[in-house]
Amino acid sequence: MDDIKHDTRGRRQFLAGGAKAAGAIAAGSMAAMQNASAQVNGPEWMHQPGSLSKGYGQPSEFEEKVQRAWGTGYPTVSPGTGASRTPLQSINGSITPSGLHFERHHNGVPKIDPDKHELTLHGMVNQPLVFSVKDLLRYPMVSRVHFIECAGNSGANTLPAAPQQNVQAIHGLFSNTEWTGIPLSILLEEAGVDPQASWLLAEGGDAAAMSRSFPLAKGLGDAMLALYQNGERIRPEQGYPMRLLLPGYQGNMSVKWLRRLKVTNEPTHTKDETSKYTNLLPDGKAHQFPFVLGVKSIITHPSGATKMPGRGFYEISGLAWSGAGRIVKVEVSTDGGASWREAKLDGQPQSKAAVRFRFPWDWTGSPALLQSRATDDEGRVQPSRAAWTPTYSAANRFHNNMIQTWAVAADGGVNNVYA
Ligand SMILES: Nc1nc2c(c(=O)[nH]1)N[C@H]1C(S)=C(S)[C@@H](COP(=O)(O)O)O[C@H]1N2
Ligand SMILES: [Mo]
Repeated sequence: MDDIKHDTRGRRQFLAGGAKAAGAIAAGSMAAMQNASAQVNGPEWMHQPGSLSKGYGQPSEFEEKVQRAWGTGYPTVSPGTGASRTPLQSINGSITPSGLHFERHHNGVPKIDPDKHELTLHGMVNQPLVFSVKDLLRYPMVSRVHFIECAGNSGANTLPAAPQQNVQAIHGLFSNTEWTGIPLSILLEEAGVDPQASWLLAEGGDAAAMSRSFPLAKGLGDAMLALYQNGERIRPEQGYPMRLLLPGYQGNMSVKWLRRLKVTNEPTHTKDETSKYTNLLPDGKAHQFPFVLGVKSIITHPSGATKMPGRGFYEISGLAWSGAGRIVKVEVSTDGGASWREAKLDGQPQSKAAVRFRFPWDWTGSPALLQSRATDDEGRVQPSRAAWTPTYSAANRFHNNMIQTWAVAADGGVNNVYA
């Protein structure tokens, strides 16, 4: 209590002194003087105590417009089916807040009671195992930052004409968070995998029973049974009480609400991996199991469907990632790829995780074409539109990692263009 009294007295003395000084400087203008004394006395919220703490915090009410957005193109044939996208234009840094992580549900978000949920590990194992959530919470865990990207992310930019949309609508099926969970290898070792086994099947506990096959090597590698996200238990939309996390693989394979893992010696060819998530090739054949996502970057600031207020300084910034490893370089072009300069990477890039890049830019007011190009530690370089397009059928919408262009017009308007 004493400390608080002292502080208050000190503050009053400071304010009185400050008011005198500011008054002297502003002398001669009544309005300026009133303004100055309002400045010194502080805004209204300094004249009453603030609100009490809340059990669980929310963003400022002035940030209410920062929301996930439902994309178009999802007929509501089955309720809860669709995707909502991360507002990449409104956030900064590299971590996506949990409440803004994009969502893709094939049949809605199940409400799972963790006391009733079980994970079964069976198939080609010495000892089939059934784990309760309570059992799993006692295992040793690891925390790592990883992105999840839907195979359909940026699919709009494979359409014949460039959609006039913002970065959220075009690229928002992408988020990057910290995951904490059990290395899958620990559970597989406990069950004892048959030496003849080579694949795994993962099944979700949603009404879609979404299921995918993945190589056993991935399961024994960096695969994780994730229980926490950004420090708290995984949210229902992201797979509560647990999800499979296959870092760097197409998002679909990170099966949410995981209820079953089966060890096999071949892929199961589930409906989810035969009807979708393949790449259609120019000759009409489909490339199945294109697991590892390409090296990619997108500029989020400035970005599509916004207006730059005028010439002068801008920080061009965005996110870069690779499904194969670590980002080592991001280059930025302001002239549509004629010349490139290296951007600064925020912090130490991690494997299969997004890194924020930043590039200072003085906009002269002339039209400009903004592009970014990422390189990973496997030597993969993000392809141009001209290089990417002939690799696939014109009807293919998946796995678009090509360099993307924002056109800045003389009036400051920013739009998605093909270049
Ligand atoms: N059980 C289950 N797992 C699922 C899905 C689903 O609908 N059901 N959607 C998949 C798809 S297509 C993607 S892109 C990612 C999205 O993860 P997120 O919703 O946490 O962003 O989850 C995958 N895992
Ligand atoms: Mo997806």
